Amino acid sequence: SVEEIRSGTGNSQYSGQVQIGTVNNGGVYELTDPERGGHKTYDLTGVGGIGNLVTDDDDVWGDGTLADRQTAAVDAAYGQRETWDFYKERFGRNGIADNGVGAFSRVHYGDNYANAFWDDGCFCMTYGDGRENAHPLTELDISAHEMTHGVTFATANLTYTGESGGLNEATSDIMGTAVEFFADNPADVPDYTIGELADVRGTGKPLRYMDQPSKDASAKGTSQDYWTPETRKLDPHFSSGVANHFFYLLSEGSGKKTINGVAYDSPTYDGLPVAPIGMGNASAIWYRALTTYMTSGTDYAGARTATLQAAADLFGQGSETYEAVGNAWAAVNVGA
Ligand code: ASN
Ligand code: ZN
Ligand code: CA
Repeated sequence: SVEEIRSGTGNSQYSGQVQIGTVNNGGVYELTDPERGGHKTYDLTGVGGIGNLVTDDDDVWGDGTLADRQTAAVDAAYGQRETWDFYKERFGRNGIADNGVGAFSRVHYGDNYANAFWDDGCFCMTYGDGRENAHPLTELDISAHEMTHGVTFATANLTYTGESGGLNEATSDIMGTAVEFFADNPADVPDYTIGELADVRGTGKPLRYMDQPSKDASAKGTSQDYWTPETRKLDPHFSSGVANHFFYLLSEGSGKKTINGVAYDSPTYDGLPVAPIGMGNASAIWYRALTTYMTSGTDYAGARTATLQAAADLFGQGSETYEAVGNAWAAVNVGA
């Protein structure tokens, strides 16, 4: 049979009604996105291996609640679509490995599993249903975070320990947030927190805060607002805080702000203000640094050099934007 390229209507849990790529394969609609490398979305429940490709009979998917098993698949497929489009439109990147080939997503993993993960081996991402199987980890900034682990693997390949591990994690939070801002989605209002909709810990709070990473303090540990010699000893989800803070400061500037109705207050190590260059510029600098200058062993000092080189390439050495990059690193105690 000849597959017909479709755009299905999805009722997601976190992002309202969305369009998702589908195909009509001989009268059965499949959650396969032919315009994004053939990315497929599977439901893992009750079966081994990669699970069952999600299918439907009328190309209207999910009902926005957990009562419909398709809903989590809609969020995952939508996250994949927005992340693919973000990398393509912003940076000309053609998929995770920049070869036009899609990955795949697996939803309904495990039991009460409050996490999601990317796996370089299967080139796929996997989502648990969260606490009480009621809070799937499929919100947009999380799916873009997981897909970005694949981009990092395919580019700088930052080693997942020490300072390079923190930079790997931060790259996923930075691009996850950039995708949230890129998506035209009134239901999931973009912000500088990570995982704010899935209530991953059951505290009603986000997992991470980019404006002031130390606000994520929990029994498991805490991120730092500023670099110290101890940063490299932290779990990557905490050593990421220094770079997340750099990115927030570079994008939005220091001090108190309200963005899309959310209040932020970003301090600086040196007490000096940082002037904002906007998230579009900041994410372009980070992407170029990641894909052109960072390597597996890049540490915070190396990330500073890499982003300054990227800023010089994109905006000119000594430009205001270039100077802002140096100031934002100084503001998180990463100096020359
Ligand atoms: N969600 C986590 C992450 O992508 C999973 C993990 O800790 N590996 O970082
Ligand atoms: Zn991660
Ligand atoms: Ca967010």
